[in-house]
Amino acid sequence: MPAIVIVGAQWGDEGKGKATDLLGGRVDYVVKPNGGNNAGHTVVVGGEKFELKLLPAGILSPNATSVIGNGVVINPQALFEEIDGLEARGADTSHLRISANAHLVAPYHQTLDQVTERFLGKRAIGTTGRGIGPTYMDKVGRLGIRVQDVLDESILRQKIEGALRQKNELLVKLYNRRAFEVDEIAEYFLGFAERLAPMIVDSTRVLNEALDRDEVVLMEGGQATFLDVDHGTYPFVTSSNPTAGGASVGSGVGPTRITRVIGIQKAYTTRVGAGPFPTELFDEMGEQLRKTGGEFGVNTGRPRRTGWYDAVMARQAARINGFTDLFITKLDVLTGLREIPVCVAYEVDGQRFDEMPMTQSDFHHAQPVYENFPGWTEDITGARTLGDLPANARAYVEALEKMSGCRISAIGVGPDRDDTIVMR
Ligand code: 2SA
Ligand code: GDP
Ligand code: MG
Repeated sequence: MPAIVIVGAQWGDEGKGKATDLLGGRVDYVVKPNGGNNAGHTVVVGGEKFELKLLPAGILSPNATSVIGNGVVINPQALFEEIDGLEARGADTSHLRISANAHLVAPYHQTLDQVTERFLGKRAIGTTGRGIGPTYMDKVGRLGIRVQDVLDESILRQKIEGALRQKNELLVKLYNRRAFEVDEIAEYFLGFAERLAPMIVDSTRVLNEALDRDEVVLMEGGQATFLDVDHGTYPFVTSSNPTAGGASVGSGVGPTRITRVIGIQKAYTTRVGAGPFPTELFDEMGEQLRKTGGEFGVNTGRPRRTGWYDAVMARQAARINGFTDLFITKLDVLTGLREIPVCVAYEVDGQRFDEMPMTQSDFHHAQPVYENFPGWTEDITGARTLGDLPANARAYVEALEKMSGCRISAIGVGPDRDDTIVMR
């Protein structure tokens, strides 16, 4: 049986949480392969809203086991706050498992994230300030603290000592902040050891054995394709690989076991944080999309930047991830517009680009070339089949399918789990 990957096809907040939750009933394991508590996934069940940050959205599917994979960076305080918050609302989180190899976010990582952003000034990335970048830097720099380290106090202390030698130098000399003590960090992490211990597993083995038993494993990427540190709009990206290949690395499920890669894409585009955004709207229309779509960060509450659907980016995302399917979300947000522009190409200094320009400078200067589609006024939130959509809404979705080069298998027509047209 298959491993399925869910990937954000734009700059995040496409509705991956809802998509995971929708598929969650049919899967045995839901895995988060990358990111940390910078993510924010909203799931609405029967009108009740759940906002998940570090936990996989699949945590709300009672029959699936949730796994935080090796590719994730975990802030243990945020983890237990989220678990306790969900338990208080009646959710069962006892099926959560955590990879022994996932990395831990330390308080100094958060401080470093925030001071680095300040230091960058006008060149700031607009991070979530959760310490994600500095934790991944330590992972790659081999100075990281892993979940399994809380099980061995002497190793934990050695690692913290090694890390702090470098961090304190930076914090004190470059950023004029206080130094952290080995004891304070060790005590902080050891304070979570007892609660963490029973959840820690060799997640790679757990997931591969599940696949051997013909069970279904769903991997739920955090962030999105254009926030990928390799394939995104670098340097305005997150520090992990939210693309489909990253799901394989971040879970230990080999690429040949992945049979379905589902791209989640809004019927328009949003972005949080800094960086280029060719179809961005700065007028009333942008404000309307933000308001109607409720486009505010789940984690930080920041207003999201809004713009039209970008078919050039859609094709690039389909290519990088090898999408087998697309879920188009928030089609209902476009209801009532007379015309809906879609970016079909870019123009840079008089030159037309039908595909993503190779360089960052060209992308920063890309002017969208639009094709306009007629809108619809009928309320579509009750639509459950393609035939229930007004002709213009159907034509719009069909045009997106053609332009992105990828079959559409579901369409979101409202925030609730049930507000969805599922085609396959
Ligand atoms: P970071 O904190 O190092 O990962 O920030 C680097 C960039 O990645 C962007 N990023 C995100 N973009 C959209 N949604 C994200 N999650 C939250 C949400 C965001 C929020 O679901 O609403 O609440 O603000 C997310 N996480 C990281 C970030 O904006 C930077 O551009
Ligand atoms: P994620 O990060 O990709 O999981 O997405 P977020 O949860 O951060 O943001 C998506 C927002 O859109 C959430 O508020 C969802 O409840 C909402 N949403 C998802 N699908 C739909 C849809 O089809 N229509 C509408 N109106 N809202 C949706
Ligand atoms: Mg989100």
